[in-house]
Formats: sequence, C-alpha cells, structure tokens
Amino acid sequence: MYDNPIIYILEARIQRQRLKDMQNSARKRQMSIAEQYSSSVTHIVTEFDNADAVARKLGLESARCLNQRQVVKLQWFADCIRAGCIVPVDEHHKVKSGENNQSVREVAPPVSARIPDYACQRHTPLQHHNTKFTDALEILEKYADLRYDDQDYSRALAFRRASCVLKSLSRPLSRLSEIQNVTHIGSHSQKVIQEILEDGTSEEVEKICADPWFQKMKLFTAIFGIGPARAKEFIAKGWSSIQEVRDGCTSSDWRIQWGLAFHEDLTTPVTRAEADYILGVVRRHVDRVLPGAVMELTGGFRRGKQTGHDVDILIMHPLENKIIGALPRLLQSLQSHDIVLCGRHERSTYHEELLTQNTKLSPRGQLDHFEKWIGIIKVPNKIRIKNDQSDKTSSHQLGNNKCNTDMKENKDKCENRNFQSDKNTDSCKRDVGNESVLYQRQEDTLDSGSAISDSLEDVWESLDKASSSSSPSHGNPREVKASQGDWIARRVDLIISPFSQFFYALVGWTGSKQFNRDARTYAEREMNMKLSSHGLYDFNQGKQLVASSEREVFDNLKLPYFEPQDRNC
Ligand code: TTP
Repeated sequence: MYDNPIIYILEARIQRQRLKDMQNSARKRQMSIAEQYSSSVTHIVTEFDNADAVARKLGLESARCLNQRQVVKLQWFADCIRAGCIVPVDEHHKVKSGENNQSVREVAPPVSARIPDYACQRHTPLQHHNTKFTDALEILEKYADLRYDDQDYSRALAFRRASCVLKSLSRPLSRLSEIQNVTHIGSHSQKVIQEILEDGTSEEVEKICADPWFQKMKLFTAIFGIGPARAKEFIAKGWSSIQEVRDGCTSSDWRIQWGLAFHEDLTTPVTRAEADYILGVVRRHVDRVLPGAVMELTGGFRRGKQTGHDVDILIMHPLENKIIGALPRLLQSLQSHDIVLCGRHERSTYHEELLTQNTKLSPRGQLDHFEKWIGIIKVPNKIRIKNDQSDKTSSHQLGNNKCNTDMKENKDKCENRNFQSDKNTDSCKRDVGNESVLYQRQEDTLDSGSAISDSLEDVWESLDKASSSSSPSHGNPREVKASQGDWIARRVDLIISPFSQFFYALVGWTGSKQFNRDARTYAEREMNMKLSSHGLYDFNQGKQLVASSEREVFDNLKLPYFEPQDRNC
C-alpha cells in the first residue's frame, strides 16, 4: 500500500461528463486527484487496455517508465468510490503491459509496399474500412481549405491524399507502423491517426469542430454561390446565421439571391430517386429537342452515392454538330413546362489549343470549357417522400428507381449502361438492357444546324439576357419562396459535350475531384500527357489520343480500368 496515494485519471477515451462525476466523487471522499501526471502519482486510472498506450499518451518512452506505479482500470476506481477509500489493486484491476497484450490485428504487416502513388491507380470504394480516420482527416482538409488562400491549398491537399490512401486499404488500420512508409501520409496526418488509434478521437479535430469560426464558415459556404472569401466577409460583419445574411446581404448575384431564398431546400441532400427523376424529366425534353442524344447521370451518383448536393447530367449526340443550339432549345422546353426555377446558361469557351496549354488545377473546381447550364429546378415532394418510404422497406434498392411509374422506362434505360469502343469505325456502342445501339460518328452536314440558326440566335439572346440579370426571368426569389408549392428546389448542372470529347468528359464529370486531380498529375508527370475533360494530348507523339469508351481513356493513360464506384477518393 502507498502512504500517500495520488490518483491520476487519464482522460483519453473517458466520456467528459463521466470523468467530471468521477473526479467530484473522489474529492468528496478526500481522495487525492492530480490535475497533471507527475512522478508523485501512484495510481493511473485508464480506459486503455495496455500500459504501452498509456505510456505513449503520457509522452513516456515505454511502459517500463511506469514500473513504480499502478496502472489500473476504471473498475478499481469505481471500487474505491464504493468503499469510500483507496482499495488494494487486485489482479483483475490491473492493465496489462503492452507486450503481453498484442492481438493478431496489431501485428498486421505494413501495407506500404502495395500502395500505388496515385489515387487513379487504386481501387477506392465508397464503403471502406477506415472511416474513423478519413472523417477526421477530411475535417482537417476542410478547415485548411477554408482557412487558407487558394494559392496555399497544399495543406488541405495533404490531408485529402492521406485520407484517400486510407480509403483504399483492404482492412482496418490497427497500428501506425502499418503505414509508416506510405507516401502521402505525412507527419501531421500520422499524428492524428495515432491519436485516434489510442483515444478513439483526435483532440485537434474535436477543437476544430467546436470552433465557432469553422461552424460559421461551413454554414455560409454551403449557400449556393458563396465561396470562402465571401463567407469571411460575412463573419467580419458579425453575422452568424443564415437569417442575418438574408437580412444584410445586398449581392445582385442570382445564385446568392436564389441560394439564400432556397437555402434549406438546397442543403437537404438530393436522393438517388430524385436524381433519377430529374434525369427522366430532362431525358423526355432532350428526346423532344435532340432525338438520339445520349445522357449520363454523373458525379457522386454515378460513383454509387445514394445522396448528393446536386445532379450533374452530361449530354452528347453521336453527330458532332447536332448539339449546336440544343441546350437553349432544351431550356426553353423545360421552362415552358414550369420545371426551371432559375439558372445561367454558359456558352462553350473551348478551343483546340486548350488541349496542350498548361492550366493550373484549381483547388475548388476543375474548370472546363463545355457549354452548360447551372441552375435550380423544381422536384415534386412526392418523389422524396416515396424515396423515404422505399428507404425504410428496402434501402439497398434505392438505385433502382421504384418511386415513380413515369421513371420505370428511364430506369430500364439507365441501369447497367455500358459503352464499348469500336476502334475501326470511330464509334461507340451503348448497351441499353438487351438492346445494343451503335453510335457511329458521322460527318455532319450543317443543314439542320443552319436551318435553325436564325431562330437560334433569338433563343441565345433571350437566354443570355435572362441569365445575366440578377433574377433570371422567373420572379423574385423571396416571393417565389413565399408561394412555394409542393416541390423542393434542386441544384442541377446540364453539360453538353461534343461526341469527340464525350468519354473524357464522362470520366471528368464522374470524378471524384481527387481522382481527376491525381489522374491529371499522373498524366503530366508519368506520361508526359495532358488530360482534361476535353481530351488527352500526348506530347511524346505530338498528337491527341481519341477515346470511344471510358475504358479507352484509361487505356490511353496506361492505367488499369476502374469502375466509377471505385473512384471514390
Ligand atoms: P460535383 O457535383 O461538384 O461533385 P460530386 O458529385 O462528386 O459531389 P456530391 O456528392 O457532393 O454531389 O462534381 C461532379 C464531378 O464533376 C466532380 O467529381 C468533378 C467534376 N466537375 C468538373 O469536371 N467540372 C466542374 O466544373 C465541376 C463543378 C465538377
């Protein structure tokens, strides 16, 4: 027994309130509780199951440094409280020494030898084994991304890279030594991983989550049209709620006006059923204005996610010039059916020199030059409700559009889509169920294009006017919100790609952002090529490499093919 027992409670892994209660009870019983660990401590109370972890947590070299002390479980402390005095330490109270307590998982071999350098060379599934680490690292990434300027986003990228590596591991990480020599997991990320391995949480991440500045930045940057710079201005004005931004923000930017009016809608995750519904609606209108067009739901949904923040739809026609004027006609058609809430049409800024030009990758967006429409459309609430119901009965069937009879036909077309190349004919084959449709690239005759070109100019003009005004032709956002019917506002991007660029566009718009980033870096550094959503240029051969399937994009890059669901880095 000790003459003057001094207890130190190691906080890690002990729930905060429980710790407080324990300390109070002990003090009431005149027990001596040390605030800090020191050499006078006689008993260390811990939730850890081995003395090595305790030593590491205390910053000691090894468990041997604890030899003069009792390292005990909470059970001992509870027994003391019950007895009202310090009780002897029994065998069952003792925490084992690290050496005797190694589990099979802890001696798992290092994984470093098996991890390729670039995320585009690794399987990165949506569901993986290391979420407790990747969630933490992605909070650090977000924090760095919001805190620093665009020029200095390498810090954020370092956390993303570490997180991507962990997502690709085929087993849960159990010891830091397994990844000690892995490229892309830097010392800061390792420190966080180690802390989580030992304590279950990271103090740094917990502090960030509780940081009011971070909470406000997250809140404000979630508004459609608001980036970190503008969010910082709002904070500088002393605003901390969406209502304060609504009351004080005088921006004439249509995105911000509609984003603020429909903020709650737009920050409610879009479900898979809603995405399928939107795809079906757009398809019906595309069939009308651009028969024979091919459409793909891209972004996170194509990678297998069940929810997303928006719906990205890529549209192409196997006749290269057929797409000219199609987007304005599509938008007119959608608008005439009261589907569109607001939006902005952007003309293509693509020119061939872009294929070889060195463009710096932006931290937030992979800017491309496609003609596109960025906007908000209305989705009936019943789509969402039906989704919720099918969620309860059979969540694994979400991807199978069970919620809307109108969509049945679309679903059949959407599922199991597969594009195959036919190198000889410069064509692409699209499998739709049992049907196999060969889209062959044909020389365009501009007759249909020129026939519509006069009226098209009027359409362009009216759309351009509408999109450049502060409230694109659909009324005042606040008034529209006040009279909102039984629908929810959803963010939609419609992207038009020429046939010749389609499969590069498909890879680019499928993402993930990190997959694109790494594929582009890999192309540049390892292959002396330039990859974008518009194509691939090989500087060695001095020519562009065409692709008539997604697989061929990977082949051209000499990368193994990864299905969209394995590109979730
Ligand atoms: P996002 O819709 O921004 O991302 P996401 O679908 O992966 O995310 P979430 O689940 O939150 O909805 O973009 C889809 C993919 O398209 C993305 O991985 C990168 C790519 N992309 C471009 O290539 N160019 C662009 O301008 C944008 C906005 C995205």
